[in-house]
Amino acid sequence: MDVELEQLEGIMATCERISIAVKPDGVQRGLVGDTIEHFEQKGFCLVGMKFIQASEDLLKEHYIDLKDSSFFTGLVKYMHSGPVVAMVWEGLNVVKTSRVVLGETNPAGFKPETICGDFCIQVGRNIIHGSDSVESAEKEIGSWFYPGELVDYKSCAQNWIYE
Ligand code: IDP
Ligand code: MG
Repeated sequence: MDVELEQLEGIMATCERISIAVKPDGVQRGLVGDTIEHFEQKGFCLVGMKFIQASEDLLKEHYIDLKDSSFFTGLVKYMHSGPVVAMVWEGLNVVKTSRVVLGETNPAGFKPETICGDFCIQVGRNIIHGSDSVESAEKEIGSWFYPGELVDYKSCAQNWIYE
């Protein structure tokens, strides 16, 4: 096998996936296109996407780690208040990189030139969700998507994004 192809296959074999969701406020404010654009332009690969109103049961499970927080009930209500765009993106270090692109959870104010930094003011209306680790991404993808809803394919841009 040629060396470049071998290298590329090695990179793709270590590729991660992340669960991203444009939240109800992001959908209502017309920010779906802008958020998708960030991930597309970065070079990540979209492998699943759907437009749904998540059930309260799914959301309670999704935010189970926050069940004792004072904002849990409000968070589930907010996330259930309208449709969301749930997505799965794939790429090298996609989880860590996405958290930077998103802007990280920061009640005191989001970093500029991040999605939250550009589009949000308060943490409770922060328009986008992204898994915080590879393990939670796997778990979230499993509860938001059926395996058949994810598509395995090779982007024709792959050789121009990875060396
Ligand atoms: P993350 O979304 O950056 O991983 P988490 O701490 O897991 O942050 O919180 C999940 C979600 O809960 C946040 O995205 C935000 O919508 C909401 N949230 C977090 N902290 C607060 C808060 O102090 N008040 C209201 N909502 C909050
Ligand atoms: Mg989290």
